Amino acid sequence: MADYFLGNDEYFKGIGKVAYEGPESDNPLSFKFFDAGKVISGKTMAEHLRFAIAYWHSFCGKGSDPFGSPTQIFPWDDPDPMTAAEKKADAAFEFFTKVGAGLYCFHDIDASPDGATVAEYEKNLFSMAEVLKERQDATGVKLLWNTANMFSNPRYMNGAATNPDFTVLARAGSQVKACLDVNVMLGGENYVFWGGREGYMTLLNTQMKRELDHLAQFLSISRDYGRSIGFKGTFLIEPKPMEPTKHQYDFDAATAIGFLRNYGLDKDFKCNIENNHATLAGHTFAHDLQVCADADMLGSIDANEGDAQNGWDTDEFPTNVYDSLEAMMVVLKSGGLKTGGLNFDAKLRRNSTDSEDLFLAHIGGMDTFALALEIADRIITDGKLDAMISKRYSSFDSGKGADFEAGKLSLTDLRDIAAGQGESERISGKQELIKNLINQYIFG
Ligand code: XUL
Ligand code: CO
Repeated sequence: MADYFLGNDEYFKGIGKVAYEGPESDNPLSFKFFDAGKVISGKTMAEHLRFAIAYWHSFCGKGSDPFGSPTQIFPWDDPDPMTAAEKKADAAFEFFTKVGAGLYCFHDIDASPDGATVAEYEKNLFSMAEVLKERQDATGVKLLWNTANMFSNPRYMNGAATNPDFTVLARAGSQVKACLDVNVMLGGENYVFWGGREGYMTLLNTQMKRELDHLAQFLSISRDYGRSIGFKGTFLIEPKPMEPTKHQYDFDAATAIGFLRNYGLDKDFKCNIENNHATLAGHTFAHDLQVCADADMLGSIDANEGDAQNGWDTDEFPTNVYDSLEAMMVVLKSGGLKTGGLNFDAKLRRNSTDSEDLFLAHIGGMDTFALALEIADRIITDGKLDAMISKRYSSFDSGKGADFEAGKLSLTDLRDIAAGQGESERISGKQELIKNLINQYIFG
């Protein structure tokens, strides 16, 4: 990956390319565990992990919260919106290349100023897409996915594709059309729909089935348009149960997959699973990944983590090796990320205001997933855990258990088998042993 800032203004001054220095290094601006070229089971760490940077949190989010003003001062700010957007793109590509992430993701209005009219919005977006294309070509950084922000503008307060007002739905369509055009221009590998306001605040004013039909129709014509202009990648739905909407239609992976199958969209769409969304839905990260993997619907991952005491989406950078390890076990066993990636949909804390903090946060996230990858690979290659799990289900491998799996037994057959077999043995699930074993793999 080529450096970007050379010849341009340097925004992250004093910080060079982040290098792997190993676990003994006391340089905070180095990788301790992520060694991009290190080969693990036939692929490099970089190929396994496919890290992506989220434009919105890293270069747009200024740290405001409901109780206070922004705390971040971005050196790429400019009073002229298009100049600001170009400078932001420079800062972004400087960051991507310095931190060594080969992929990035953005919403339309992260990268280009919104417009009062559709025409103005399109003009800004297409002109910024040219800028991004130049930066991509200069650096070799690629687009993992883009998406349309159909939740910030007040017009979307009642939803976008599920808005009861058709004029708003049409406006949302204009955004998705332009974003798909931009995706194809930039060679995007996926296109994301996150329905932050696709849901309802109260059923008392909502025709739920009609809204779901509209959402499906909207996604179908978006798919058709994307395919017609040569988009060959995967469309991704990003489940989240709530926030900002009280009840979001793409509640969790199982709900999103059921919806996609119900409307015949499952050939073109997969899921983009975000840790903090899964935990808000009352699941673990690994659970939602496994639901997708089992349905061949695992598209990509938004890598972050929540706060165990908070009931909202805190979007913290991942540092929890244990959860990331469980996630990577699911990913590796299902054949890897393929055209998906690990997108850091994570933000600095409001009081993390040094310019190095963005680097430290990503270094931590990348090191966490590198550790997770190495340990997950060791657990899988060693085979001890898999052997325990296989043994746990071995009563279905032969005899009557196998007959049952093959659909050869009726309920009456089960009754007769049960009557003849006596009381079942108690067979331990060995959860404590397994957890101890995992600690041995991590720290042993
Ligand atoms: C919001 C969220 C979004 C999507 C893209 O919780 O995760 O940033 O990833 O719209
Ligand atoms: Co996300």
